[in-house]
Amino acid sequence: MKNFKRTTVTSALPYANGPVHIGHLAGVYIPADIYVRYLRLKKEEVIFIGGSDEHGVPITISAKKEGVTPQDIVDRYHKLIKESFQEFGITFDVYSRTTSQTHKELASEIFRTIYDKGGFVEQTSEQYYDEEAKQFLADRYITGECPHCHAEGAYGDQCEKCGTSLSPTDLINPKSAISGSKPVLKETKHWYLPLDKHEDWLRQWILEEHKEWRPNVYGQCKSWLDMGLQPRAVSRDLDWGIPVPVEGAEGKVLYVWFDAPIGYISNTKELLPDSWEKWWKDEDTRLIHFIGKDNIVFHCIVFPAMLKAEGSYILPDNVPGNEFLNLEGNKISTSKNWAVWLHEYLKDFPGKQDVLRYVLTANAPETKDNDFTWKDFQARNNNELVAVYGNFVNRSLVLTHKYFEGKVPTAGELTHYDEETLKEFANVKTEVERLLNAFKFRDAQKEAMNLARIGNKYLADTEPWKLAKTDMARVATILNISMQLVANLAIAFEPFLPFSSKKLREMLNMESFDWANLGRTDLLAAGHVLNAAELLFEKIEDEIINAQVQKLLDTKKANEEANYKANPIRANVEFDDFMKLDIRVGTVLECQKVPKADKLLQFKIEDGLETRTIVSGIAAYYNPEELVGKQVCFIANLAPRKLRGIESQGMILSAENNDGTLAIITPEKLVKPGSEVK
Ligand code: B3M
Ligand code: ZN
Repeated sequence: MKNFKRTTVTSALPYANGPVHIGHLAGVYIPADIYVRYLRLKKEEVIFIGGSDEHGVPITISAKKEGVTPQDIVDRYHKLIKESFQEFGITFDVYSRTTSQTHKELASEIFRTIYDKGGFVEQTSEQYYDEEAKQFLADRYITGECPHCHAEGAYGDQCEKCGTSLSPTDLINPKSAISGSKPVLKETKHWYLPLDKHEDWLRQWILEEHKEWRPNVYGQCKSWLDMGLQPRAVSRDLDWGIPVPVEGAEGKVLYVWFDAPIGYISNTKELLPDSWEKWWKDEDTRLIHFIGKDNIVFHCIVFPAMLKAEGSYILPDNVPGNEFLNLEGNKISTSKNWAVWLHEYLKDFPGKQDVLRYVLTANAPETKDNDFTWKDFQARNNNELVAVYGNFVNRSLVLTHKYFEGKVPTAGELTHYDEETLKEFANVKTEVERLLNAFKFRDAQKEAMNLARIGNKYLADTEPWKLAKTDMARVATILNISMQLVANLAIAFEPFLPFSSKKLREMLNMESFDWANLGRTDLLAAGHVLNAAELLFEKIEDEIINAQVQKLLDTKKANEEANYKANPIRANVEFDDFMKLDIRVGTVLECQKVPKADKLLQFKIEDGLETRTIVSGIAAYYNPEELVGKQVCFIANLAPRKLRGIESQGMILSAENNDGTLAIITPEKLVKPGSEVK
């Protein structure tokens, strides 16, 4: 492994289009902050870059909805997001925004350099144009009928009903979401980053030279590379963004994913106008991007290709990308208000930032999606933070105050058991370091918590309060050791639970605070004066948790009602019309995923007469294996249609929950394949 001189740490720039929630914190900001705090404690040279992503179409849509300007929207949320991060102790060295002047200049400059080197290709294509509103339409601004499932209201980039990705010209009866008029196709010129030309070195760099990247990150890159890269447009016809800095580009701005990652660099430049380059252009600097899984391709493929095309920048050494955090079993959703918002948590749980930090790290979605539940939050607080960490610290301090007037006593001769306990502590430093260096924050925190467990066990086994009547020398030794362990905990937990570590450090009256000291058993000299003991954590009662659960239940209920209103019972049909549908029961003989289509499963169904192929959009809810042998209901006389090149001969019936999840309809008793459903 290369020896770097310094580390540049970035964390994804959240869209300033809404507040931030626990999913953001768990996926990106807490792990990044833990890592940076750890490096700082080790006295390494590190910089931590954050900021808001303030361009892009969704922000213009929000502005339009509210009847305000995009600038109003980003001003509001930039402020709110920045404050939330500050409150949670995310210690950015700079938190700026992509509407800053420095950023506009640097993004233009980088575009211009690549342009001058011939690093883009220009291409003219036909795109939808709204003649009433006199503007080109972003994909999201066009709606129409889905060519696959025929649902209304599909977007120009995707049908949310069946999940198929679309391009705007696929839509049947397209409509402009701005004026409602029928858009026309009109020629427009754009600049493309020819990713296909970068494929060879990207393959070598990622697949050969970065095998150590997390399996989810490496795997996603590999599948992109294996599919073959295509040129990507880096400009848009839009009036919100950074103007494309070349002649003849009026009305065009840089694509948000072109300018946003440059924001990392411009924010560094804003902070350090004279020395920013060493953080971005020196081969001795290690660059680490913390992101969520939906950002992997941009950070591992697109941004590196941009930097390479520009020519003077370093590339990331690692990209720790996390999976998603769910909330009480459901996907976090901003539009459905299914989230724990940070600014609300801070109001409901004042002073309890570390509790959330702890729980989110303990459940970090490092290798797979994970679930946040309020019950688990309460249990981890009460059974781990209070009962293990807080309890050990409190007992050690209170006993030292009681028997030694708050001065660390002198240790006498150590027993075999004392030595064993201390030895366990000595190992922890290496172990926590190994895990942190590998970006395994969850396990690292667990290891730190183990220290507290060891401490608790030590007190429970030695019972100094019983010895106080007979053997004060022994009590002195035990409490000296306990206090050394407590001091170690304050250091070990600093990256994870900084507020508690600060509090603990004050109680311990501890000045030097250095990662290098971790594992030492002489952190507090005999005679060192301690401050009064306070509780580090407090129990969270059921009623507090129930109130949070109730809040979510209320949200669910409101969503259900809205859903029901949006989805009323349709007009009556005649019996004869109903009888035109031929619904049958079939047995699933085979079931497999459709390649390159995340949502689709391909079935072979025994229908009583023969076997037929049906393609169904339920891959997100079932593993193919679990459906083989099951009976399903399907429409047998639906005109066949092609989905991803496969002819689907019918449609499998399923019930749709209001959160969009699907459950297949199956007869309550086994019946003969081909049985009619009436
Ligand atoms: N704003 C997407 C997101 O929040 C985007 C990240 C930009 S990082 C340069 O998921
Ligand atoms: Zn569809």
